[in-house]
Amino acid sequence: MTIRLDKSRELQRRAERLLPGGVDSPVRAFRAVGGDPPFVASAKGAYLTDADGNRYIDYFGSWGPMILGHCDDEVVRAVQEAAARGASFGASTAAEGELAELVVQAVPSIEKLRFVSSGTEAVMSAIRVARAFTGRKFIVKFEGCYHGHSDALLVKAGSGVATFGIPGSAGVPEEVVQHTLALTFNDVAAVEEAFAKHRGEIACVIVEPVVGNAGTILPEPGYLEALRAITEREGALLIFDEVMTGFRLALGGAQEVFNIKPDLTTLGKIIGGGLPVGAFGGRAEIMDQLAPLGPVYQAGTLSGNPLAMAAGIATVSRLIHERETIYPKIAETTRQLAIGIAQEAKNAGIEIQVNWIGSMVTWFFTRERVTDFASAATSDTAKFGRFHRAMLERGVWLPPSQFEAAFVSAAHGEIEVEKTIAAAREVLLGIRD
Ligand code: KE4
Repeated sequence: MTIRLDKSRELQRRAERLLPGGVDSPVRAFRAVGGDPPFVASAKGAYLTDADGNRYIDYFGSWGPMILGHCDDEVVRAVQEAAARGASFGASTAAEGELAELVVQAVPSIEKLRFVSSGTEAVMSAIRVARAFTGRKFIVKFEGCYHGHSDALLVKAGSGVATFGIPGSAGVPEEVVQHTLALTFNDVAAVEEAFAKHRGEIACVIVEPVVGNAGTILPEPGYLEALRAITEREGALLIFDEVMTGFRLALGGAQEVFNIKPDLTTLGKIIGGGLPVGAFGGRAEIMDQLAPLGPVYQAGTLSGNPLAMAAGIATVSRLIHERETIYPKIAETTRQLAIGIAQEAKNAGIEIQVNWIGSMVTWFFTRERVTDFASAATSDTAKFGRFHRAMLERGVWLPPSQFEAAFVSAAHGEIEVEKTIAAAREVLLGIRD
């Protein structure tokens, strides 16, 4: 079964002339799964339509923002009305305070926050303010967690905790990552060792409380509590990077689900309703370090952009007002998909580990339980690639990498679940060894 992608291929060739790889973000190039990526022409609800008119059930939702589904009427109207008043002023507007109040209402650990234009910016800024507040240089992150592409966070995991960060990208000098320690997720001893080795030197621990960027990996029981206790004891800040999990796992994100109060939180994706927004926030005494109040410089031409604020206000308002229905619905839809596809794999004799929580799910093509990046990396990525391509040809567009989370929106329902599981049944029988 092959879908016609003539128009997409023509657009790909045109894009490749001027955009490296034909994309503005690498994962879109389908290098991890092979084949040519469809070019999206439009979207509505749970569906994408590509340039050739092929229709797909969308399971990456712009990598998280589209929790209400695409082209939600209220969000579209809010953006249209804001656009008619002016796209950007470089001056303060009421919308920034309005969205800030909604975010603080949903995430009580945030006493003050600042809007930026991406998750990368939010994390970069949070790290800077954490270093200023503590007067310390070192930061701890975890292998498999992605926090955007700012230099200090592009590190490969060193072997052992004493290893200073090793650049994870060309163009990142060793000096920039020498104070970044990359440890194994779900390993409390490694965190204790790092603090013993660098006592009084670690400004913060930043973590995806539920990892989405290695595929979905849940914290082991007690792990997040241990991170909170160790950072408290050591005078370091705990930063929850909830760019993906924020407003996704619950209205209050992972910190609501696991009942942990971080010192700082980074947000993005959903709070922009599909337009470019990031945010970082937390204890007021930390955030007041920021210019113009304090000594930490941070700025942005389009920070708090009126159109993005309008999309965020419409999205977050709906999540607040309908939290009793939306979150249980998307969690149940996800549960049915997670278990349904795992069962089809079992029936086809294919080893799959499925990790899911709320409306995030990943089917790892491995027999190992996936609790960190190393176990995720045992997955058969070639088999995942065959699975992805065959599902795409049946109108199901999964994230084009084994190491990404799939997302379910409020627009996904029984029909999409049945279609997806039926497609998976056919595909898994077809790719078994
Ligand atoms: P952005 O700069 O892409 O808005 O956000 C960076 C970021 C920060 N923190 C977390 C937990 C994130 O998941 C992200 C971005 N997520 C990826 C998806 N794996 C964005 C997709 C892409 O890079 O194209």
